[in-house]
Amino acid sequence: MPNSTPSPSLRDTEQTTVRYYPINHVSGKTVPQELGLREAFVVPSFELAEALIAGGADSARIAISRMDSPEADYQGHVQDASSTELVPAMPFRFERSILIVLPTYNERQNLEPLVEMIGRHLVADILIVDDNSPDGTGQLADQLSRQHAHVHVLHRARKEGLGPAYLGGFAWALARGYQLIVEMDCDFSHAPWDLPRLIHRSGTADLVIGSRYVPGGKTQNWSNRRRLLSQLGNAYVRLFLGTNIHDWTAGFRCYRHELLTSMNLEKVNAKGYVFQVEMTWRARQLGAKVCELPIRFSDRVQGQSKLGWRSLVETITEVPRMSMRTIPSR
Ligand SMILES: Nc1nc2c(ncn2[C@@H]2O[C@H](COP(=O)(O)OP(=O)(O)OP(=O)(O)O)[C@@H](O)[C@H]2O)c(=O)[nH]1
Ligand SMILES: [Mg+2]
Repeated sequence: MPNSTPSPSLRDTEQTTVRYYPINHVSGKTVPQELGLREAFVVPSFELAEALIAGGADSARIAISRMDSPEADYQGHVQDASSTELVPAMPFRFERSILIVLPTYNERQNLEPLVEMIGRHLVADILIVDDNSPDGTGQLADQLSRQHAHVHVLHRARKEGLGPAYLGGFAWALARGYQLIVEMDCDFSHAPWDLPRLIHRSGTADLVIGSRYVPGGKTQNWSNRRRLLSQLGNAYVRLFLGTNIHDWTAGFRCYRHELLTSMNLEKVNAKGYVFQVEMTWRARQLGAKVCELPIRFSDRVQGQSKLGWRSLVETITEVPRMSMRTIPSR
């Protein structure tokens, strides 16, 4: 049964005092103030959090209280003395069953801390899809899966790219009936504290895309070259496939089960990063409701990028082809 197990308990660490600013409404013109590392907003709803973030507030500094009237002495989030991260005292729990698919290739340094941090923010099962990483990520994944009942592993024989790894993960998820299926990089580029927002928004959208390029979205620590490459890539895709999606290549997403089952996944061709574009394009061709939610994207600190020339060439050639095709509905 998906999500039947509790997520890992909070670590026993010394906690720091956070000063909260209760916010009960956001006027159209409010520009949120800059907050210090020990300061945060507390809001009573996801909707209010979204209004703050769209206006420029940092999603890491917003506590969603899950109560009607947030008080100044709010205690529902905590912050470890040694870290800058605000975390809910109890991870968010949603009614629908959730599987987070983490594709890994040589992510040994990132995997365990990410699994732990996800567990502090959200009750969800995790599937690690490892392509026989030479650095032993697969063995570490097995160890984590023995320690935590909510962690599962799919081993694949060799590295075939992001597309086949995700498709393997989706088939695993659909066979087990998960209602929401999340994609997330295993390198801390996608923030675990943004997960509950993504899940909440999927209540009204078939596909929620964590977007860097809508108001409130941002990229952090990226080199100018890497930022330019991403922006050019998105501009290229928008030219062929439409401007109403701002971040076609984003890899932080939440799909509803029903959308994935209607998508003819066996027909998806993409191997590299154009996989994200093809999935978005297919969803739109099927008339799915696609929504972009602003997120913060940060460059990886540990490990190496797998973005290569082959993947770029695939994007350049496949996108124009997609623009000339339509998908027959089932
Ligand atoms: N299983 C599997 N995972 C992969 C493969 N290629 C990349 N990944 C994983 O997919 C995620 C995204 O890959 P990254 O190398 O971070 O690529 P990126 O985020 O687009 O690029 P950077 O911004 O440079 O980090 C990471 O968790 C990788 O470990 C693959 O062929 N197989
Ligand atoms: Mg990355």
